[in-house]
Amino acid sequence: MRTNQSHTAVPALAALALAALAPLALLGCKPATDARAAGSPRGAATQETDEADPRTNQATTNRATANQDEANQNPEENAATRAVAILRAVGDSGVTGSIHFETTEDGLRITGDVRGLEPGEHGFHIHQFGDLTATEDGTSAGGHFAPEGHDHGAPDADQRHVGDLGNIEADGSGNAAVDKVDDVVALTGPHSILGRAVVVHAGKDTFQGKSGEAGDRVAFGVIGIAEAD
Ligand SMILES: [Cu+2]
Ligand SMILES: [Zn+2]
Repeated sequence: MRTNQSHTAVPALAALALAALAPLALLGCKPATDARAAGSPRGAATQETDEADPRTNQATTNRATANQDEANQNPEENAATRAVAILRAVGDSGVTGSIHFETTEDGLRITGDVRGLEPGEHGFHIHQFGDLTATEDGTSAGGHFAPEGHDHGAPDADQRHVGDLGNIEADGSGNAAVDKVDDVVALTGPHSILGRAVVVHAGKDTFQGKSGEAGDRVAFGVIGIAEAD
């Protein structure tokens, strides 16, 4: 008896459940059916057009604005022709300055000012890393930028590191006006110095030894792309 009861009870419960669910299922379907019924194929197409087009247009507009304001994607315009490095003092040297780089027919023109130096000549190089984290000794900038190796040398030597830019000379007030042209360093290609560091030394680069015996690093800065003229 029990068995019979339970056998009949299960289908009965199932039927009840179905009966209870059926209206819900119908309700669940209804809005979709209604929507489909309300929108003729043309209406639906219009709706799609109305919704999709403004979105597309907006996205296009946003992209165009971004291009103008921030992200110039023109490869020719993006090839760097000018760069700049702001020099910060290493440790308590008090040496600061700014150096500008500009591509010319004769090579890279390097101009700028360095302040707070001891009067006289100071080694002036491009070092491998644009990493200024070693604020006390500047060692994070690595060694001279020398992608092809070679020995250290004067800027006009046959053998030199790419980064060997010689010396800058400070006047009696400790100011050095920099203005040199170098046809080995560049802002593009394998000799590109973008993202590397300008380093000014406490002493003169003698062009001897592995790095010119120029002594401590007194200022350094990262070379970044500047806006073209
Ligand atoms: Cu150096
Ligand atoms: Zn060198």
